[in-house]
Amino acid sequence: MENRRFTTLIFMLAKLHKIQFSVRACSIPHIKASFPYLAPLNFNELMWQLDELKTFLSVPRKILITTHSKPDGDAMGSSLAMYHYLLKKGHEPVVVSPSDYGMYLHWMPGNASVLCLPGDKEKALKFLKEADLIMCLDFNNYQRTEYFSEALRNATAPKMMIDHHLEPEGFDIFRLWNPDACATAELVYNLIEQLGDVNLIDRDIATCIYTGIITDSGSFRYPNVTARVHRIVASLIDAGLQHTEVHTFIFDTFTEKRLRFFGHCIKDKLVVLPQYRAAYISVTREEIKEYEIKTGETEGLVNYPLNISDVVFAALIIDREHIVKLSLRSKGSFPANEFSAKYFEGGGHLNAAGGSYKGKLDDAVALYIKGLEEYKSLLMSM
Ligand SMILES: [Mn+2]
Repeated sequence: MENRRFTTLIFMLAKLHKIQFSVRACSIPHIKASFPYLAPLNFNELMWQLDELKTFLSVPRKILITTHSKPDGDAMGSSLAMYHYLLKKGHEPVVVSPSDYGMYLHWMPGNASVLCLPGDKEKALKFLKEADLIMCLDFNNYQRTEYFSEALRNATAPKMMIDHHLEPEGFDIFRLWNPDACATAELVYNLIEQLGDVNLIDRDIATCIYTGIITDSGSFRYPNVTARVHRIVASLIDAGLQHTEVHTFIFDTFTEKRLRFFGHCIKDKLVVLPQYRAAYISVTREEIKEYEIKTGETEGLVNYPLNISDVVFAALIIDREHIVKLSLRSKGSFPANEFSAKYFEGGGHLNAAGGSYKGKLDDAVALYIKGLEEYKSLLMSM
């Protein structure tokens, strides 16, 4: 009854503010300050609420945790934070990564237990079959799991999704989704808090959550970093987090070759286009080979052009084996995600997006410049 009254109140308020969302979307009476979102539009009545999740987790469960292909710091950070938490709660969790990931993340607590495709595919598929629940972290679209997507799509266990990317595909039965969150790891903290288990956060969980937050927020610089994020981090330090150590592990792990590759890209490959307030760096397959650049080792390179005061939009365009991959970064309100969706079949966040191009590297660069021309007035108004 209480819930229904709350629901009615929310709906009336929404009407007053001309917010359009379905009646079903209102069945979210457990929202508290730490869930600073209303509800996604496609919330449906079959969905679990927090109480149902709590009940489900009240007995030991086999839980498969997975994330997007080529996982970054937030993908691995949120997944391993969840892994350590579930382990502590007496469950049997396994983290499955759909692909390999950067060496700069291999120091993380729990890394040795991660099943990594393609090598561990058999083990991963076996666990997927047995799993009582599948947790999908830092992605909301099967496509993002590449070589794991088909198995995941066909899996019969209920799926829950914890994520902060736009436009969820809608495969989940429990959803913790907030596109304003600075990292999925922030949402993992929120969930642990909502489950009443903040006191269980130990050094390992804190380390993993912190890794997700700093890598996805540009070390606290992006606009989606709120006072609450800093309060979360304060509580992580109370729980034993050694933040300096984490920064060293993540950011000071370059090989000499990788650093020289960055130098080469900045000195010889950076193209600045002042007429668009934009820049780009394009990288050939030969350069990747010459400098022995491995998965995750181009991470961070795309940010350098934005150090130029007049540059508001930058791209890193890399010729990979079968496809050209793009990383896009912007300052202020220039929509990197919209740009990526329009020209490079991609998406992401306002200031950080990814995309791809099927074709030649030079043609991808030409398309990027064509896009800049079309966005010229917006770029110049930034
Ligand atoms: Mn993320």
